[in-house]
Amino acid sequence: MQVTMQLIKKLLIVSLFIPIQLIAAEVEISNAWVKESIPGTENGAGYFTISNTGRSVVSIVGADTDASRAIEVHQHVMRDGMMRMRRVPELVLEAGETVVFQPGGYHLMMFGVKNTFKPGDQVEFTLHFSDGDSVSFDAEVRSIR
Ligand SMILES: [Cu+2]
Repeated sequence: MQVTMQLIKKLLIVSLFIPIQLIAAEVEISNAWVKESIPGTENGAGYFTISNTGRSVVSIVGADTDASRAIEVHQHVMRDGMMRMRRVPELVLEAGETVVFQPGGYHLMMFGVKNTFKPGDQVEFTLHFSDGDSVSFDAEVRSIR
C-alpha cells in the first residue's frame, strides 16, 4: 500500500511536469533550430514553428535566451529593392494560426552570441506573451553547409 501511494505520487509529479513546456499559452512549438555560427560574426538567428492551439488570440511580445547579450523578434522585409530586417514588437497569432520562423522571414535575432554555435549544440529560448505567460523550448544548432 505504502509503495503504491509513493508510486502514484511519483507518476503525478512526472505527469505534471512533462506537458508544461508545450501547453503554456496554448501554443505548440516544433522544429526549433539555430543557425551554426558564421566565423567572424557575433550575431545569430533562431527558428521554429509556432501554432496557436487555443481558442483565443496569442501575441508574442518578447523573447529571452542566455546564449546572447540581447535577443529580438525580427522579420525580413523588402524595402527599396533591398532585403532588410525589422524588429517585430508584437506578433499576433489568431486561434488556430501557425507561423513559421525561417530564414528570409521571421527569426529570433541574437546580438552578441556568447559561445559559437556548433552543430548539435542546444540553445534554450523563452517566448513571452502579452497575457504574461511564457514558454521555454530547446533548439538544436544545425549546420548551414
Ligand atoms: Cu534579424
